[in-house]
Amino acid sequence: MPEPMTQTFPPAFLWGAATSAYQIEGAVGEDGRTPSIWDTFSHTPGRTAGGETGDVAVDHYHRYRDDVALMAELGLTAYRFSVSWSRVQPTGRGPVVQRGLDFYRRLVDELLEHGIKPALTLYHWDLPQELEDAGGWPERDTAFRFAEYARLVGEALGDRVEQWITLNEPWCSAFLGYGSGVHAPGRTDPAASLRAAHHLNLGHGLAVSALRAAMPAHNRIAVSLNSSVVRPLGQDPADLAAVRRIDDLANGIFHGPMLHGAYPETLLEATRSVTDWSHVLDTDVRTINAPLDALGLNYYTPALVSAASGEVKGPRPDGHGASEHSPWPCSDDILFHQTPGERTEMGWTIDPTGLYELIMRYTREAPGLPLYVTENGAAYDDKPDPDGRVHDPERIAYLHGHLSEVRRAIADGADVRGYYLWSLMDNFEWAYGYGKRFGAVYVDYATLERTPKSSARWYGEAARTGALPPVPAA
Ligand code: GBH
Repeated sequence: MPEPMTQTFPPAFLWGAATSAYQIEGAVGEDGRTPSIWDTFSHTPGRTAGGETGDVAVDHYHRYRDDVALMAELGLTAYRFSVSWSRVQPTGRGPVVQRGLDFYRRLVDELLEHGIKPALTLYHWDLPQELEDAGGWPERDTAFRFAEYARLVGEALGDRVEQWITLNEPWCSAFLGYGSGVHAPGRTDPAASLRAAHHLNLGHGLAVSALRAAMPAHNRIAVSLNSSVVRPLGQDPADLAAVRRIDDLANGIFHGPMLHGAYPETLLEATRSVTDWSHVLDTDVRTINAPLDALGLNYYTPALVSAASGEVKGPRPDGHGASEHSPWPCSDDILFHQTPGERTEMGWTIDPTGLYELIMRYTREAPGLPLYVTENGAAYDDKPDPDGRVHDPERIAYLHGHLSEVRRAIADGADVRGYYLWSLMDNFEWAYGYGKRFGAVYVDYATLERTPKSSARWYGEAARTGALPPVPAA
């Protein structure tokens, strides 16, 4: 247990919470919004637990004022949300719909009035369905459509939002959406997933330039990667090679072109049986390498891998539900193992040191680039007590453990400027539906009433004091 004194954070450190549009807004048919791939997917039988959808979600579209007031009451200083593309630009092309855009303007103004810094994510997995019908992310044109959408939102909100994030976890969009198919649009084509990854990268690079041209120069532009910590089961060369391959497919495929201006050679070689990479044009990597102002890291749990060495493969404990299709192209010779230790309700092992490792890695790989933890959190089976209160000591312990590692990284020289807890409130957990609760605020899905859990109070105190309060005895 670290000394209490070491638990003080820099005065300007942002204490935030994060959400995403489809997971909280509801109001899917209002004010001109059209379906995204997640509307289509969740309405397709068998795709989500219990056939649950984001049709109503937690009705944030109508309750945003109360939600912002609650954030302020808790003491949060920052809020990361995403814009629903098909609310702002219903077909993914052409002019904006003012009513859709106005929702985000009102939300941002409300945040600013309460002294909460908005961080706007342009894309959290909800591609307009019309663009998927035209081929989706495996198609090059989607990257240009994304940059155009970025410009429109940048022009409209660049005067009041300083923190911009292009993509959330492009790995999930590419490899869960087009590889394993457990996310929308539910395709299972390894070649398409690699093309999607490149066009997400290209869309990111084009969007950075479009935003720069559309917004005041002092705004900051970042991307949020679900940057995996990949560890070897053993130390023999085959296990280390497995780490290298998965690290390339999880991390290098994005930060290679974004931060270093090149795809890793080892990635290109490892995937030749699936693609010749001829969809990458000569100038693309330079476009993707557009300078960033910050990097967002999303962290939940590390991965543990080994070479298969002829063993019979079982189901992969990769936390993404049952799919015979791997999200990892060209990696059938690699096994995924459960990291030992306590797990959350998702089955994800709790390992705060992974967050430290990740921060220190990017501190070395991207020197001078400010870092934000743009997501970190845990699902637990929270239930109100008879008195209506919700006690979640496990979540407090999780947050305390991870924030302590953030603090340790800062002490060791990392430039971490803020932390966004996932999530502000319970919400639609994608393929898992409403069964998994990540919120610091409890939502009663019958009434949509919000009740801060004890973790929300604990985190609010951290935000107000700039130091981690003690963890209550269980
Ligand atoms: C995030 O996704 C999302 O941004 C957010 O919308 C979501 O609600 C939240 O987290 C909780 O799920 O086991 O090898 O696949 C997280 C997706 C989950 C992808 C953990 C990587 C671990 C590596 N990530 N997963 S592996």
